[in-house]
Amino acid sequence: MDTIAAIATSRGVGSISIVRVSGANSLDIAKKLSKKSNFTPRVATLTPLFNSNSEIIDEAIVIYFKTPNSFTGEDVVEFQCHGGIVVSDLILSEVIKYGARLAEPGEFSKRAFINGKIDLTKAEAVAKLIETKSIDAAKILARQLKGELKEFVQSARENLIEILAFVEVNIDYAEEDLPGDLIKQIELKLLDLRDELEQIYNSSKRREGLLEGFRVAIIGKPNVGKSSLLNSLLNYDRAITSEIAGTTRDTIEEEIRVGTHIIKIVDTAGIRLARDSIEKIGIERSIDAIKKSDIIIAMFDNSRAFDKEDEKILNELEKFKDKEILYVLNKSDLKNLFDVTKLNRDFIKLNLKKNPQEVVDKVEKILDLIANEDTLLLTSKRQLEAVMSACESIDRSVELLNEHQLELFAFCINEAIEAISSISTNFERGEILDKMFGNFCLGK
Ligand SMILES: Nc1nc2c(ncn2[C@@H]2O[C@H](COP(=O)(O)OP(=O)(O)OP(=O)(O)O)[C@@H](O)[C@H]2O)c(=O)[nH]1
Ligand SMILES: [Mg+2]
Repeated sequence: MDTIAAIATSRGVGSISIVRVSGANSLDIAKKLSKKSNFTPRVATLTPLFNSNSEIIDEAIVIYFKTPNSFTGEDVVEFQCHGGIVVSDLILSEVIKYGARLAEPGEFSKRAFINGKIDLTKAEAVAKLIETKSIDAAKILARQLKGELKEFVQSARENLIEILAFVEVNIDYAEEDLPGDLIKQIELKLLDLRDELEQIYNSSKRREGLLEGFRVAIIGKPNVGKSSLLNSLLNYDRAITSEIAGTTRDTIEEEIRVGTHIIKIVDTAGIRLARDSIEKIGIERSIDAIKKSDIIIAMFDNSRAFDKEDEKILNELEKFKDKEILYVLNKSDLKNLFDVTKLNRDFIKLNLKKNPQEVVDKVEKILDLIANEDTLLLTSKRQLEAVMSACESIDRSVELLNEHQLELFAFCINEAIEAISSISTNFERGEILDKMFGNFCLGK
Protein backbone atom coordinates (compact mmCIF):
# COMPACT_ATOMS: atom_id res chain seq x y z
CA MET A 1 0.00 0.00 0.00
CA ASP A 2 1.19 3.51 -0.73
CA THR A 3 2.32 5.91 1.98
CA ILE A 4 -0.24 8.46 3.10
CA ALA A 5 0.11 11.72 5.02
CA ALA A 6 -2.11 14.34 6.63
CA ILE A 7 -2.15 17.01 9.29
CA ALA A 8 -3.78 15.22 12.22
CA THR A 9 -4.47 18.27 14.40
CA SER A 10 -7.11 20.89 13.70
CA ARG A 11 -6.06 23.83 11.56
CA GLY A 12 -5.53 27.10 13.34
CA VAL A 13 -3.33 28.72 15.94
CA GLY A 14 -2.18 26.31 18.64
CA SER A 15 1.04 25.32 20.35
CA ILE A 16 1.71 22.20 18.30
CA SER A 17 0.55 20.54 15.09
CA ILE A 18 1.02 16.92 14.18
CA VAL A 19 1.76 15.66 10.69
CA ARG A 20 1.05 11.95 10.50
CA VAL A 21 2.57 9.64 7.89
CA SER A 22 1.71 5.96 7.44
CA GLY A 23 3.08 3.37 5.03
CA ALA A 24 6.28 1.65 4.01
CA ASN A 25 8.09 4.89 3.09
CA SER A 26 7.41 6.67 6.36
CA LEU A 27 10.76 6.01 7.99
CA ASP A 28 12.64 6.90 4.83
CA ILE A 29 10.76 10.20 4.56
CA ALA A 30 11.54 11.01 8.21
CA LYS A 31 15.25 10.32 7.60
CA LYS A 32 15.29 12.56 4.53
CA LEU A 33 13.51 15.43 6.27
CA SER A 34 15.73 15.28 9.36
CA LYS A 35 18.98 14.18 7.67
CA LYS A 36 19.24 11.60 10.47
CA SER A 37 20.39 8.09 9.73
CA ASN A 38 17.84 6.34 11.93
CA PHE A 39 15.05 6.61 14.51
CA THR A 40 14.47 4.32 17.46
CA PRO A 41 10.85 3.13 17.53
CA ARG A 42 8.60 4.84 20.08
CA VAL A 43 11.26 7.31 21.17
CA ALA A 44 10.61 11.05 20.90
CA THR A 45 13.51 12.63 19.02
CA LEU A 46 13.95 16.40 18.89
CA THR A 47 15.44 17.25 15.53
CA PRO A 48 15.61 20.04 12.97
CA LEU A 49 13.68 19.38 9.75
CA PHE A 50 14.87 20.54 6.33
CA ASN A 51 13.23 21.14 2.99
CA SER A 52 14.68 19.75 -0.24
CA ASN A 53 16.90 22.87 -0.58
CA SER A 54 18.41 22.01 2.82
CA GLU A 55 16.81 25.07 4.40
CA ILE A 56 15.63 24.49 7.95
CA ILE A 57 11.83 24.60 8.23
CA ASP A 58 11.27 23.75 11.89
CA GLU A 59 12.63 21.98 14.92
CA ALA A 60 10.21 19.20 15.75
CA ILE A 61 9.72 16.04 17.77
CA VAL A 62 9.68 12.98 15.55
CA ILE A 63 8.25 9.68 16.73
CA TYR A 64 8.60 6.53 14.70
CA PHE A 65 6.17 3.64 15.30
CA LYS A 66 7.50 0.47 13.71
CA THR A 67 5.02 -1.89 12.04
CA PRO A 68 2.93 -3.62 13.41
CA ASN A 69 2.98 -1.61 16.65
CA SER A 70 1.28 1.53 15.40
CA PHE A 71 -2.23 2.90 15.06
CA THR A 72 -2.55 1.74 11.44
CA GLY A 73 -0.39 -1.35 11.85
CA GLU A 74 2.00 0.05 9.22
CA ASP A 75 5.21 2.02 9.73
CA VAL A 76 4.02 5.36 11.07
CA VAL A 77 5.92 8.60 11.68
CA GLU A 78 4.49 11.56 13.56
CA PHE A 79 6.06 14.98 13.25
CA GLN A 80 5.07 17.13 16.22
CA CYS A 81 5.94 20.53 14.87
CA HIS A 82 5.20 24.07 15.95
CA GLY A 83 1.57 25.05 15.73
CA GLY A 84 -0.22 27.29 13.28
CA ILE A 85 -0.90 26.61 9.65
CA VAL A 86 2.39 27.44 7.94
CA VAL A 87 4.90 25.06 9.51
CA SER A 88 2.72 21.96 9.32
CA ASP A 89 1.79 22.78 5.72
CA LEU A 90 5.49 23.12 4.84
CA ILE A 91 6.33 19.77 6.43
CA LEU A 92 3.36 18.11 4.75
CA SER A 93 4.36 19.39 1.34
CA GLU A 94 7.93 18.08 1.84
CA VAL A 95 6.53 14.71 2.91
CA ILE A 96 4.47 14.64 -0.28
CA LYS A 97 7.55 15.59 -2.36
CA TYR A 98 9.33 12.54 -0.92
CA GLY A 99 6.62 10.24 -2.25
CA ALA A 100 3.70 10.15 0.19
CA ARG A 101 0.26 11.17 -0.99
CA LEU A 102 -2.44 13.11 0.85
CA ALA A 103 -4.65 10.84 2.92
CA GLU A 104 -8.38 10.72 2.35
CA PRO A 105 -10.56 11.55 5.38
CA GLY A 106 -10.57 8.54 7.73
CA GLU A 107 -7.93 6.69 5.72
CA PHE A 108 -5.65 6.07 8.72
CA SER A 109 -8.55 4.48 10.60
CA LYS A 110 -9.51 2.48 7.55
CA ARG A 111 -6.00 1.05 7.36
CA ALA A 112 -6.10 0.32 11.09
CA PHE A 113 -9.32 -1.62 10.50
CA ILE A 114 -8.00 -3.48 7.45
CA ASN A 115 -4.87 -4.44 9.36
CA GLY A 116 -6.94 -5.74 12.28
CA LYS A 117 -5.83 -3.05 14.74
CA ILE A 118 -9.37 -1.87 15.48
CA ASP A 119 -12.84 -3.21 14.79
CA LEU A 120 -15.64 -1.11 13.32
CA THR A 121 -17.29 -0.37 16.68
CA LYS A 122 -14.05 1.12 17.91
CA ALA A 123 -13.46 3.05 14.70
CA GLU A 124 -16.92 4.57 14.89
CA ALA A 125 -16.57 5.31 18.59
CA VAL A 126 -13.33 7.21 17.90
CA ALA A 127 -14.98 9.23 15.12
CA LYS A 128 -17.95 10.14 17.30
CA LEU A 129 -15.77 10.90 20.32
CA ILE A 130 -13.92 13.52 18.30
CA GLU A 131 -17.16 15.17 17.26
CA THR A 132 -19.21 14.95 20.43
CA LYS A 133 -20.22 17.98 22.47
CA SER A 134 -21.84 15.88 25.19
CA ILE A 135 -20.13 14.70 28.37
CA ASP A 136 -22.56 11.78 28.71
CA ALA A 137 -21.88 10.66 25.15
CA ALA A 138 -18.11 10.89 25.73
CA LYS A 139 -18.41 8.53 28.71
CA ILE A 140 -20.40 5.97 26.73
CA LEU A 141 -18.03 6.21 23.76
CA ALA A 142 -15.03 5.69 26.01
CA ARG A 143 -16.60 2.43 27.17
CA GLN A 144 -17.05 1.44 23.55
CA LEU A 145 -13.41 2.16 22.86
CA LYS A 146 -12.69 -0.47 25.49
CA GLY A 147 -14.72 -2.96 23.49
CA GLU A 148 -18.14 -3.11 25.19
CA LEU A 149 -20.14 -3.30 21.97
CA LYS A 150 -17.61 -5.59 20.33
CA GLU A 151 -17.94 -8.05 23.22
CA PHE A 152 -21.71 -8.01 22.97
CA VAL A 153 -21.50 -8.70 19.24
CA GLN A 154 -19.14 -11.60 19.88
CA SER A 155 -21.35 -13.21 22.49
CA ALA A 156 -24.53 -12.78 20.41
CA ARG A 157 -22.70 -14.31 17.49
CA GLU A 158 -21.52 -17.27 19.56
CA ASN A 159 -25.08 -17.87 20.78
CA LEU A 160 -26.38 -17.96 17.24
CA ILE A 161 -23.58 -20.24 16.07
CA GLU A 162 -24.41 -22.65 18.87
CA ILE A 163 -28.02 -22.72 17.72
CA LEU A 164 -26.89 -23.29 14.18
CA ALA A 165 -24.75 -26.22 15.30
CA PHE A 166 -27.78 -27.85 16.90
CA VAL A 167 -29.68 -27.57 13.65
CA GLU A 168 -26.84 -28.97 11.58
CA VAL A 169 -26.87 -32.06 13.81
CA ASN A 170 -30.65 -32.51 13.66
CA ILE A 171 -31.30 -31.51 10.11
CA ASP A 172 -31.46 -35.10 8.81
CA TYR A 173 -33.87 -36.29 11.48
CA ALA A 174 -37.45 -36.99 10.53
CA GLU A 175 -39.82 -34.35 11.84
CA GLU A 176 -41.34 -36.62 14.49
CA ASP A 177 -37.89 -37.48 15.89
CA LEU A 178 -37.09 -33.85 16.68
CA PRO A 179 -36.87 -33.39 20.41
CA GLY A 180 -39.76 -30.98 21.12
CA ASP A 181 -38.42 -29.53 24.37
CA LEU A 182 -35.14 -28.72 22.66
CA ILE A 183 -36.98 -26.77 20.01
CA LYS A 184 -38.78 -24.84 22.74
CA GLN A 185 -35.45 -24.10 24.41
CA ILE A 186 -33.99 -22.80 21.18
CA GLU A 187 -37.03 -20.66 20.56
CA LEU A 188 -36.70 -19.14 24.04
CA LYS A 189 -33.03 -18.48 23.51
CA LEU A 190 -33.75 -16.76 20.22
CA LEU A 191 -36.55 -14.68 21.67
CA ASP A 192 -34.32 -13.61 24.57
CA LEU A 193 -31.65 -12.45 22.16
CA ARG A 194 -34.25 -10.72 20.02
CA ASP A 195 -35.64 -8.88 23.06
CA GLU A 196 -32.17 -7.78 24.04
CA LEU A 197 -31.46 -6.53 20.52
CA GLU A 198 -34.75 -4.69 20.40
CA GLN A 199 -34.08 -3.05 23.73
CA ILE A 200 -30.65 -1.91 22.55
CA TYR A 201 -32.18 -0.61 19.33
CA ASN A 202 -34.98 1.34 21.03
CA SER A 203 -32.74 2.74 23.73
CA SER A 204 -30.18 3.81 21.11
CA LYS A 205 -32.93 5.50 19.12
CA ARG A 206 -34.05 7.38 22.24
CA ARG A 207 -30.46 8.43 22.85
CA GLU A 208 -29.65 9.54 19.30
CA GLY A 209 -29.74 13.06 20.71
CA LEU A 210 -26.69 12.28 22.87
CA LEU A 211 -24.61 12.25 19.72
CA GLU A 212 -26.59 14.53 17.44
CA GLY A 213 -27.88 16.92 20.12
CA PHE A 214 -31.34 16.49 21.66
CA ARG A 215 -34.15 18.50 20.09
CA VAL A 216 -36.89 20.21 22.06
CA ALA A 217 -39.76 21.78 20.10
CA ILE A 218 -42.15 24.39 21.51
CA ILE A 219 -45.54 24.03 19.86
CA GLY A 220 -49.04 25.39 20.37
CA LYS A 221 -51.68 27.54 18.73
CA PRO A 222 -50.76 31.13 17.83
CA ASN A 223 -50.13 33.74 20.51
CA VAL A 224 -49.78 31.37 23.50
CA GLY A 225 -46.21 32.58 24.17
CA LYS A 226 -43.96 30.08 22.38
CA SER A 227 -41.47 32.66 21.13
CA SER A 228 -41.52 34.35 24.52
CA LEU A 229 -40.41 31.04 26.07
CA LEU A 230 -37.62 30.68 23.50
CA ASN A 231 -36.39 34.20 24.26
CA SER A 232 -36.56 33.59 27.98
CA LEU A 233 -34.53 30.38 27.65
CA LEU A 234 -31.93 32.16 25.53
CA ASN A 235 -31.88 35.24 27.74
CA TYR A 236 -32.23 37.58 24.79
CA ASP A 237 -34.89 38.58 22.29
CA ARG A 238 -34.05 36.13 19.53
CA ALA A 239 -37.59 35.83 18.14
CA ILE A 240 -40.12 38.58 17.51
CA THR A 241 -43.03 38.32 19.92
CA SER A 242 -46.27 40.27 19.71
CA GLU A 243 -49.89 40.14 20.64
CA ILE A 244 -50.72 39.48 16.97
CA ALA A 245 -51.50 35.80 16.39
CA GLY A 246 -49.28 34.34 13.68
CA THR A 247 -46.16 36.38 14.47
CA THR A 248 -43.74 33.50 13.98
CA ARG A 249 -44.02 32.16 10.44
CA ASP A 250 -41.05 29.79 10.27
CA THR A 251 -39.23 27.51 12.73
CA ILE A 252 -36.33 29.05 14.66
CA GLU A 253 -33.61 26.80 16.11
CA GLU A 254 -31.10 27.77 18.77
CA GLU A 255 -28.68 25.83 20.95
CA ILE A 256 -28.80 26.06 24.72
CA ARG A 257 -27.19 24.14 27.54
CA VAL A 258 -29.44 22.36 30.01
CA GLY A 259 -27.44 20.70 32.78
CA THR A 260 -24.82 18.58 31.03
CA HIS A 261 -26.79 18.54 27.77
CA ILE A 262 -26.53 20.78 24.77
CA ILE A 263 -29.95 20.90 23.16
CA LYS A 264 -31.53 22.44 20.09
CA ILE A 265 -34.58 24.38 21.09
CA VAL A 266 -37.03 24.92 18.25
CA ASP A 267 -39.65 27.68 18.24
CA THR A 268 -42.42 26.98 15.77
CA ALA A 269 -45.21 28.78 13.93
CA GLY A 270 -48.53 28.56 15.78
CA ILE A 271 -50.67 25.65 14.63
CA ARG A 272 -54.14 26.66 13.36
CA LEU A 273 -56.13 26.61 10.13
CA ALA A 274 -53.76 28.50 7.85
CA ARG A 275 -54.90 31.80 6.42
CA ASP A 276 -52.40 31.91 3.54
CA SER A 277 -49.95 29.64 1.75
CA ILE A 278 -46.89 30.86 3.67
CA GLU A 279 -48.60 30.25 6.97
CA LYS A 280 -49.54 26.79 5.72
CA ILE A 281 -45.89 25.97 5.01
CA GLY A 282 -44.96 27.30 8.47
CA ILE A 283 -47.50 24.99 10.10
CA GLU A 284 -46.25 22.00 8.10
CA ARG A 285 -42.80 22.83 9.44
CA SER A 286 -44.18 22.93 12.98
CA ILE A 287 -45.55 19.40 12.57
CA ASP A 288 -42.23 18.34 11.10
CA ALA A 289 -40.45 19.83 14.13
CA ILE A 290 -42.63 17.66 16.39
CA LYS A 291 -41.61 14.57 14.44
CA LYS A 292 -37.92 15.38 14.71
CA SER A 293 -37.85 16.32 18.38
CA ASP A 294 -37.13 14.24 21.46
CA ILE A 295 -39.17 16.41 23.80
CA ILE A 296 -42.24 18.47 22.91
CA ILE A 297 -43.26 21.46 24.96
CA ALA A 298 -46.98 21.78 24.17
CA MET A 299 -48.06 25.25 25.22
CA PHE A 300 -51.58 26.46 25.99
CA ASP A 301 -52.95 29.84 27.06
CA ASN A 302 -54.39 30.15 30.56
CA SER A 303 -56.20 33.39 29.66
CA ARG A 304 -58.33 31.92 26.86
CA ALA A 305 -60.92 29.15 27.05
CA PHE A 306 -60.02 25.71 25.62
CA ASP A 307 -61.12 25.78 21.97
CA LYS A 308 -61.10 23.79 18.73
CA GLU A 309 -57.51 24.81 17.94
CA ASP A 310 -56.28 23.50 21.29
CA GLU A 311 -58.24 20.33 20.71
CA LYS A 312 -56.68 19.89 17.28
CA ILE A 313 -53.23 20.15 18.84
CA LEU A 314 -54.02 17.62 21.56
CA ASN A 315 -55.29 15.25 18.86
CA GLU A 316 -52.15 15.78 16.79
CA LEU A 317 -49.99 14.97 19.82
CA GLU A 318 -51.82 11.66 20.28
CA LYS A 319 -49.82 10.48 17.26
CA PHE A 320 -46.56 11.03 19.14
CA LYS A 321 -47.08 8.86 22.20
CA ASP A 322 -43.46 7.62 22.03
CA LYS A 323 -42.14 11.13 22.63
CA GLU A 324 -41.83 12.99 25.89
CA ILE A 325 -44.47 15.71 26.00
CA LEU A 326 -44.55 18.52 28.55
CA TYR A 327 -47.92 20.25 28.77
CA VAL A 328 -47.49 23.87 29.74
CA LEU A 329 -50.20 26.37 30.64
CA ASN A 330 -48.74 29.81 30.00
CA LYS A 331 -49.90 33.27 31.09
CA SER A 332 -50.78 31.99 34.55
CA ASP A 333 -50.51 35.60 35.72
CA LEU A 334 -53.75 36.33 33.83
CA LYS A 335 -57.28 35.32 34.79
CA ASN A 336 -57.87 31.58 34.38
CA LEU A 337 -60.27 30.75 31.56
CA PHE A 338 -58.62 27.52 30.38
CA ASP A 339 -60.16 24.51 32.11
CA VAL A 340 -57.65 21.66 32.55
CA THR A 341 -59.87 19.41 34.63
CA LYS A 342 -61.27 17.35 31.76
CA LEU A 343 -58.03 17.06 29.83
CA ASN A 344 -56.42 14.31 31.90
CA ARG A 345 -52.93 15.67 31.65
CA ASP A 346 -50.52 17.29 34.08
CA PHE A 347 -49.94 20.91 33.19
CA ILE A 348 -46.99 22.99 34.32
CA LYS A 349 -48.17 26.51 35.06
CA LEU A 350 -45.97 29.16 33.54
CA ASN A 351 -45.72 32.91 33.68
CA LEU A 352 -43.16 34.20 31.26
CA LYS A 353 -42.73 37.43 33.13
CA LYS A 354 -40.68 35.16 35.42
CA ASN A 355 -37.95 32.60 34.84
CA PRO A 356 -39.29 29.34 33.31
CA GLN A 357 -37.13 27.27 35.69
CA GLU A 358 -39.72 24.55 36.25
CA VAL A 359 -39.80 23.75 32.52
CA VAL A 360 -36.00 23.73 32.32
CA ASP A 361 -35.79 21.39 35.33
CA LYS A 362 -38.32 19.00 33.79
CA VAL A 363 -36.43 18.95 30.48
CA GLU A 364 -33.15 18.30 32.30
CA LYS A 365 -34.69 15.46 34.29
CA ILE A 366 -36.02 13.77 31.15
CA LEU A 367 -32.67 14.13 29.38
CA ASP A 368 -30.78 12.80 32.41
CA LEU A 369 -33.02 9.74 32.46
CA ILE A 370 -32.47 9.12 28.76
CA ALA A 371 -28.72 9.71 28.98
CA ASN A 372 -28.33 7.35 31.92
CA GLU A 373 -30.08 4.39 30.34
CA ASP A 374 -27.70 1.58 31.04
CA THR A 375 -27.90 -0.20 27.71
CA LEU A 376 -25.34 -0.47 24.94
CA LEU A 377 -25.47 2.46 22.57
CA LEU A 378 -25.49 1.96 18.82
CA THR A 379 -23.69 4.99 17.53
CA SER A 380 -24.38 4.96 13.80
CA LYS A 381 -27.17 4.36 11.34
CA ARG A 382 -25.13 1.43 10.06
CA GLN A 383 -25.14 -0.24 13.48
CA LEU A 384 -28.86 0.44 13.97
CA GLU A 385 -29.69 -1.08 10.60
CA ALA A 386 -27.59 -4.16 11.36
CA VAL A 387 -29.43 -4.78 14.63
CA MET A 388 -32.82 -4.23 12.99
CA SER A 389 -31.97 -6.67 10.23
CA ALA A 390 -30.76 -9.28 12.76
CA CYS A 391 -34.09 -8.94 14.62
CA GLU A 392 -36.01 -9.50 11.40
CA SER A 393 -33.98 -12.60 10.56
CA ILE A 394 -34.50 -13.99 14.05
CA ASP A 395 -38.26 -13.38 13.77
CA ARG A 396 -38.37 -15.29 10.52
CA SER A 397 -36.21 -18.06 11.93
CA VAL A 398 -38.56 -18.59 14.90
CA GLU A 399 -41.52 -19.03 12.54
CA LEU A 400 -39.57 -21.55 10.48
CA LEU A 401 -38.40 -23.42 13.55
CA ASN A 402 -41.99 -23.90 14.63
CA GLU A 403 -42.82 -25.18 11.18
CA HIS A 404 -39.85 -27.57 11.54
CA GLN A 405 -38.31 -26.17 8.37
CA LEU A 406 -34.79 -26.62 9.62
CA GLU A 407 -32.94 -25.84 6.43
CA LEU A 408 -34.64 -22.51 5.95
CA PHE A 409 -34.29 -21.90 9.67
CA ALA A 410 -30.52 -22.37 9.38
CA PHE A 411 -30.48 -19.95 6.46
CA CYS A 412 -32.18 -17.24 8.55
CA ILE A 413 -29.88 -17.82 11.51
CA ASN A 414 -26.96 -17.41 9.13
CA GLU A 415 -28.45 -14.14 7.98
CA ALA A 416 -28.78 -13.01 11.60
CA ILE A 417 -25.16 -13.98 12.28
CA GLU A 418 -24.03 -11.99 9.28
CA ALA A 419 -26.04 -8.94 10.33
CA ILE A 420 -24.75 -9.05 13.91
CA SER A 421 -21.15 -9.64 12.85
CA SER A 422 -21.27 -6.71 10.44
CA ILE A 423 -21.46 -4.37 13.44
CA SER A 424 -17.81 -4.99 14.23
CA THR A 425 -16.39 -6.64 11.12
CA ASN A 426 -17.58 -5.93 7.64
CA PHE A 427 -15.30 -7.45 5.09
CA GLU A 428 -17.42 -8.02 2.06
CA ARG A 429 -18.47 -4.61 0.94
CA GLY A 430 -15.65 -2.24 0.19
CA GLU A 431 -17.91 0.64 -0.79
CA ILE A 432 -19.60 0.58 2.63
CA LEU A 433 -16.20 0.93 4.26
CA ASP A 434 -15.29 3.79 1.94
CA LYS A 435 -18.53 5.56 2.79
CA MET A 436 -18.14 5.00 6.50
CA PHE A 437 -14.51 6.04 6.84
CA GLY A 438 -15.11 8.89 4.38
CA ASN A 439 -17.18 10.59 7.08
CA PHE A 440 -14.22 10.68 9.45
CA CYS A 441 -12.16 13.81 9.78
CA LEU A 442 -8.91 14.27 7.92
CA GLY A 443 -5.82 12.83 9.58
CA LYS A 444 -7.85 10.32 11.58
N1 LIG B 1 -49.40 38.19 30.53
C1 LIG B 1 -48.60 37.39 29.89
N2 LIG B 1 -48.32 37.62 28.60
C2 LIG B 1 -47.48 36.79 27.97
C3 LIG B 1 -46.86 35.69 28.62
N3 LIG B 1 -46.08 35.04 27.73
C4 LIG B 1 -46.21 35.71 26.57
N4 LIG B 1 -47.03 36.75 26.69
C5 LIG B 1 -47.45 37.69 25.64
O1 LIG B 1 -48.25 37.00 24.70
C6 LIG B 1 -48.09 37.54 23.39
C7 LIG B 1 -47.76 36.43 22.41
O2 LIG B 1 -46.46 35.93 22.69
P1 LIG B 1 -45.55 35.21 21.61
O3 LIG B 1 -44.36 34.70 22.34
O4 LIG B 1 -45.33 36.09 20.45
O5 LIG B 1 -46.52 34.05 21.21
P2 LIG B 1 -46.29 32.88 20.13
O6 LIG B 1 -46.89 31.66 20.71
O7 LIG B 1 -44.88 32.83 19.73
O8 LIG B 1 -47.19 33.39 18.96
P3 LIG B 1 -47.09 33.07 17.37
O9 LIG B 1 -45.69 33.29 16.96
O10 LIG B 1 -48.02 34.05 16.78
O11 LIG B 1 -47.55 31.67 17.17
C8 LIG B 1 -46.99 38.58 23.51
O12 LIG B 1 -47.60 39.84 23.56
C9 LIG B 1 -46.30 38.24 24.83
O13 LIG B 1 -45.72 39.36 25.45
C10 LIG B 1 -47.17 35.47 30.00
O14 LIG B 1 -46.71 34.55 30.68
N5 LIG B 1 -48.04 36.37 30.58
MG1 LIG C 1 -43.95 33.05 17.93
